[in-house]
Formats: sequence, structure tokens, C-alpha cells
Amino acid sequence: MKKVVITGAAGFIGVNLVRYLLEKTSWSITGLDALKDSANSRSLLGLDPTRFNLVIHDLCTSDGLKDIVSGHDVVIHLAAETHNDNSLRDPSPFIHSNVMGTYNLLEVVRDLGIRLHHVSTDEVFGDLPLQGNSKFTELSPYNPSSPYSATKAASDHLVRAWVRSFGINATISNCSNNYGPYQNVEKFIPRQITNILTGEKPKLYGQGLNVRDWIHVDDHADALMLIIEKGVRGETYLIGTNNELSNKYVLEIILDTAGLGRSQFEEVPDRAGHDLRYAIDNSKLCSELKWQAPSRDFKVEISKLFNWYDINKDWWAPKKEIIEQNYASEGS
Ligand code: TDX
Repeated sequence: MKKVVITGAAGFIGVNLVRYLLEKTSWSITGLDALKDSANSRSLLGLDPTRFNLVIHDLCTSDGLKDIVSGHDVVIHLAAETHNDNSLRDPSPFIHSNVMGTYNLLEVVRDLGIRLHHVSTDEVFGDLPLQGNSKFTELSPYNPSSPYSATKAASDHLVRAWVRSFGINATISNCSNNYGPYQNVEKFIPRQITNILTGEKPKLYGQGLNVRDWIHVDDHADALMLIIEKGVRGETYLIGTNNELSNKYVLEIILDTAGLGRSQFEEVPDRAGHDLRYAIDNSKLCSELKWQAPSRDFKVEISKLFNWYDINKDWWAPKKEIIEQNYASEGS
């Protein structure tokens, strides 16, 4: 049985990972979270208290961090500011959380000799041309576009440097766009679903031609569990399920699910520096660690997700108004 720390445990991927690991393993988990805007401790209610506890701590503060992490076997590092649009409004929290937070954690795992898995994003590689079949691989050069992706790239570089210079036992994964329950309504899919549920029109940046490679958050959790168990020290693994879709197409599925016409959305000004296309080549994970991407019907999953946001209004409604005010002030 492993004793695991998950940083960012109250965020979207953290919550789903905690739930997944409690179901699929006998591991005990310490969730660590600063409980900032994107995190919602209510997402973690009702979990088995003999196997899960939540510690409120901001990784930007190194004081006390060693005591929290000590006695565990593995740290899975998810804590980060993650929304591109927020990073364009104010990069500062991204520098603090994603760079300084990772640095503080690295110093603690180095000191304690504890294994680390660093969870990152495909955005560190920049973007791919809209046309063609090229994909990101573990060897793609880093070329981040936004303050968010630049800070995630910086955190990846720190982990690599701590492996090489200080010999820490760490792995890295870079995953494509996640979807699933408990995702903050500022992100694309939940924003459009909750706009419909509140009588607003969905908002598409530009013409919606940009392409994202969507993975269900449980499939991401499944790949992370495998990397924790079998990943090789110092290695990077890309995680994705070959599900490239244009934003326009995803929005059409959401509109179909809601029983609305496909023209029932608003085109809003495009995001500055908007990455064109992301696509993941997952062959290293599949061949070296024998990961098998579960097959899913995206339309069925969107329909389930629509129901989840419909049923769980209490979870997202308190945040919706302020998020939409921020978007509206920018005309988006
Ligand atoms: O209202 C919107 N309309 C719209 O067209 C929003 C919020 C987004 N979009 C577009 C922008 C992107 O092309 O949808 C696409 C997805 O947008 P986001 O959900 O903001 O995700 P993205 O910018 O692609 O970044 C995501 O993938 C990598 C996650 O948010 C990151 O945390 C992850 O690291």
C-alpha cells in the first residue's frame, strides 16, 4: 500500500484523481491544496476519512511543507494555476504558484528522498499547424505561447534539472485537454454547458477552428496511476487518447445534447496568441508502459457531463456570475 500526497487535490484533475485512486487502489492519500479560486473543497466531501485527508497549504509557502510531505512514498504534483485566459489578465499568480510552488516542492522531495510525479500539459510544446497529422512527442521542443504555458514549461524544466543535478526520483507527464465533472466553469466545455443552463448563449472564440485533443479525466487518472507504478526515473510520458476535435464541433455536440439549434451561439473576439491545434502521440506510454487508452463515445460523455452540471448547480452557480463578468468586460 502506498502513502501518496496529491498537491492541488481540490482542483478539477486532483478531485477526479483522488476519487479514482480511492476506488482502484488501496493507497492512502493526503490531499494538499491552498483552496484558491479554482479549488472547491466541497468536491472532496464524503470521501473515506480513513484513507483520505485534506491539508490546506499553499506551496508558495515552504514553511511546514516538509512536515506535511514526510512519511509518504510518492508526491503527485498537480497544484497550479491553469487557465490561459486568467494568465492573460494577470500572469503574476502563475509565476508564483507554478514556478515558486514547484521549486518549494522540489526542495522538499530532494531533502526527504521521496519520489515525485509532476503533472504537466501539452501546451508547453506550443501549437501545431491546423492542417496535417503532426503530433507532439516526448522529443518535441518546448515553445510555450501564453504566460500559463510558459510557467508550466518552467516547472517542467525545474523538475528535469533537479533529476539531473540533484538525483531526485521524478517523472513528468504532459497531457492533452481534460473534460469531466468538477471542471471550473471558466473552461471551454463547462462554460458552454453552464451558459446554456443559465439561459446565456455559448461563446466561441473566433470561428472555432482551433483543435484540441480531448481526454476524459478518468483516463488521465488511469495513465497517471500506471506511471506512478511503472514509470522510469527521469522519463517524460505524453498522455492522450487520439480525440482531436475542433471547438466548433465540440460546441455543436453540446448544442445537440441540449436540444438547441446549431446556430444558437455567439462568436466572440479570439484569444490573444490562441494556440491553433494540440495533438498527442501516446505511443511511448502505450509501448513502454503498456497503457491501453479506454474507448469512449465522446457524445455520450458530453451528454453525461451536461446532466452532471444540470444536477450540480450548487457546485458551480456561486462562481458563474463573476467569471462571466470578467469575460464580458473583455467582450468575450
Ligand atoms: O469560452 C470559450 N470559448 C472558446 O472558444 C473558452 C473558455 C475557450 N474557447 C476555446 C479556446 C481553446 O481553443 O476553447 C478551447 C479550449 O479552451 P480552454 O478550456 O480554456 O483550454 P485550453 O486553453 O486549450 O487549455 C487547456 O488545455 C491544456 C487547459 O485549460 C489547460 O489547463 C491545459 O493545461
